[in-house]
Amino acid sequence: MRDLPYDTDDLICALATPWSASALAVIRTSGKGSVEAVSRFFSRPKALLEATGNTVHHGNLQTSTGIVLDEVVITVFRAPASSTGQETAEISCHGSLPGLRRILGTLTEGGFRPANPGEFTLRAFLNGKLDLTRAEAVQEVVMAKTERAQALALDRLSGSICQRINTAKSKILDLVALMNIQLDYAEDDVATVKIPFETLDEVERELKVLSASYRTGKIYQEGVKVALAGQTNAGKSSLFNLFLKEDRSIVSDEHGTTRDWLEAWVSLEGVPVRLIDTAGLRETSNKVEQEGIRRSREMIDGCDVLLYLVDGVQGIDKNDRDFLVGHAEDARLIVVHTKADLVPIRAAQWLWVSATTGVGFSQLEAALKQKVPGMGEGSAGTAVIDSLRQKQLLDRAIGALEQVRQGVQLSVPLDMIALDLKDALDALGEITGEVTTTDVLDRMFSSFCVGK
Ligand SMILES: Nc1nc2c(ncn2[C@@H]2O[C@H](COP(=O)(O)OP(=O)(O)O)[C@@H](O)[C@H]2O)c(=O)[nH]1
Ligand SMILES: [Mg+2]
Repeated sequence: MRDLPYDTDDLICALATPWSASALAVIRTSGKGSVEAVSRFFSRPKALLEATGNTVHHGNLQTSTGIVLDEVVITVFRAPASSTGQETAEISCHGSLPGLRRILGTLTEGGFRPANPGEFTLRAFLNGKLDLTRAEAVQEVVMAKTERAQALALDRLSGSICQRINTAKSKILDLVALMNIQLDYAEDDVATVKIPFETLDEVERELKVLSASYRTGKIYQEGVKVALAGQTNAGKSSLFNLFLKEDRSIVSDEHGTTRDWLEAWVSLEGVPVRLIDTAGLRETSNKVEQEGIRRSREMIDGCDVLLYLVDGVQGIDKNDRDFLVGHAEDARLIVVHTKADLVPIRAAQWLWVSATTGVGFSQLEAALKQKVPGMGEGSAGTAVIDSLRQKQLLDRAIGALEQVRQGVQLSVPLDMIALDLKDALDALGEITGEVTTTDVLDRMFSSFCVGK
């Protein structure tokens, strides 16, 4: 157990499933004596008290005065073989909101306190069940927006990042050992440091690959914001619906139908894309539409990729030209000519798409992918980091190793070089949580869901 000021033995409980009516719900508890505390509200207390770990018990949950609250199934885990490392009774009950409130209320009367966000995972970390990269992955798995993002997070949960960090650490430790031997002899001899540069290179290269993977990780985590812009009737809402494969946005030949922006998440080869349909850009005296256009412009300014749609039947007119000239230097811009099905002869320099027939859609997807560096990278099995905290620490370790290299080349005193090696080790230790502070933990776990 780490030496940190957390009360990890008191009894906590929380709903681990969403606060909404559902067939079933799960209430987690954890803490020394939790099984005993739950047994006081169970119709078969003896069964729970005598239960060995990893066993399931059916019965009623009831108040201390014997009023039945729900028919439940309770899974008992005994320390240390549970996810938190502590004794745990997990209650599967019916997902009725009033019922859940009564059960949680009863547990609170029985000595449990509501868990803080991420408190179960914090306990797992403090009890040595998870390192910090895996603790972070717990939340990343829960929040993943696409199947690919979930697979990558699952990979981290299984310890892929932690393993790599530990491999790098052991190589640096070898270097430290070598340095120490040389330090011991340094007084008798003139200090010329011999450090195997190959090992240094190897470790640096591995850490750099991990650090660079953050770009991909961030895309999977946050998604890419893609805005559809263009004049009224250019076909934005139709293309929006084609991306979604459903009729979400109202399509009409009446100008100015979409007066506000709409958004939806779609998956583009596993990358979460936040797609935004905007109000058509035009001069209008309608106050509501003006406000919609103002908001749409904000979305256009803040997006990662800007799809500007030109009505393919009409071609580029003066308004389109003004917009395109204004965005001539905008690297986010992709110009799309729409309604390809209505245009038999199509100028080859443009990207043509038909929302009606789907013609050109795969070319549009390819163009989108090109605009987003890191998109399409990262398959299950490649370690991809998703945490800015981890990236910053990796960069600190890389910087320290760089110092080591320069130090050796400039014949800096051995103990200075040893300090840089130690700094690299400390940075890597912080990634996995071997070295940590309450500050870091509080910040990390406060962003978790309650019940995790
Ligand atoms: N034939 C054809 N008509 C389209 C296509 N895309 C949009 N339209 C029509 O163009 C009109 C305007 O489309 P809409 O998506 O509402 O445009 P928005 O104002 O830019 O959102 C509607 O009548 C659509 O049916 C297309 O690819 N082919
Ligand atoms: Mg529209």
